[in-house]
Amino acid sequence: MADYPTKLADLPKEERSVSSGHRLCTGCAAGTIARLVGKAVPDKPFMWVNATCCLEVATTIYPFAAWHVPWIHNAFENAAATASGVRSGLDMLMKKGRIPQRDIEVIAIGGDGGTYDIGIQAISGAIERGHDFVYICYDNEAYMNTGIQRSGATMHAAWTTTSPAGEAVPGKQEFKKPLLRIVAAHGLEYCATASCSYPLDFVRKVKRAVDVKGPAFVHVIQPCLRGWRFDTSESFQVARLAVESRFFPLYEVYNGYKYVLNYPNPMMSKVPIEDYLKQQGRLRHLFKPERKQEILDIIQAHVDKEWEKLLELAEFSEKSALY
Ligand SMILES: Cc1ncc(C[n+]2csc(CCOP(=O)(O)OP(=O)(O)O)c2C)c(N)n1
Repeated sequence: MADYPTKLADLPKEERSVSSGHRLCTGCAAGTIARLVGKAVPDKPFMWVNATCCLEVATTIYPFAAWHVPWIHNAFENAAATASGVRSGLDMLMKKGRIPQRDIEVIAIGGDGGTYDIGIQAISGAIERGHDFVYICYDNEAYMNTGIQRSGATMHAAWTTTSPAGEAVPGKQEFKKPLLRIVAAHGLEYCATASCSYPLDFVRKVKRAVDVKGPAFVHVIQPCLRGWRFDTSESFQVARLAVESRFFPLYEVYNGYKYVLNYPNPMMSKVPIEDYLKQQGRLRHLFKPERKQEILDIIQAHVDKEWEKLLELAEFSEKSALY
């Protein structure tokens, strides 16, 4: 742990990803996530591969680009395939002596639509082939830049434009796909969950992922103020509650089987899922015009079941705890 920054003030000042002046929404944490990734890799060149998503469209509005580093845009579905091509191309150019030998990192980033759904085949293939790259999924639980359509990441009961909350069907009926368990099943050396509200933990995990020789994956929750319907000032508070309510616990998986829990501490008293949900307009129908206790109970039971499953798999110790 000592190798990693323990104070925000210790993070490098230099911006190595997006500059200010990008066009992401006020209060959106996707820009913060991109910046933290840049700060996690202060000492070597790196190349971003960006799937089509909010982060891409809002940072490259023609004729401007907000990126400080080499950056490539590709189709919605194939960021991981592009990243594996970039990796192989760089390695071959170095092997042939066409560019100097350097440790260049390749970092792919995509939203939940581009990761859970349309991009999962390319991700699975790139991980299986063992390319040396990092994939970051920033998860705002819907296809946001095209107008809030549900994805495999959207939580149960949430309103989206394609899972409207009406009398007969109260929002999305399916549960969030267990993405990290699916990724971990590939047996890659390192994958982890993170939250924009725990920036030092996120930076540590990105650094760890970058250090791996082979594929690594970081899944970071990013509440979306437009799609989740909360105030611009609340992104980080909501992301914190996602973790504290155990809806999105922070953990790491080594070599596909060694699960390590970071936070919340299992000894902490449980923050009810309701505390997380009631701040979000996309779940307003669970509280108004009248309280839908049975749906709240279903969501809490699902969170509890997933948490118990994680505790069965994961070790937790003072060393693994979030510092
Ligand atoms: C094959 C294909 N289908 C649909 C689209 C339209 N499209 C572009 S971005 C996007 C949504 C991206 O959602 P997500 O990956 O969750 O990122 P977010 O916008 O939420 O950041 C869609 C549907 C596309 N570009 N290509």
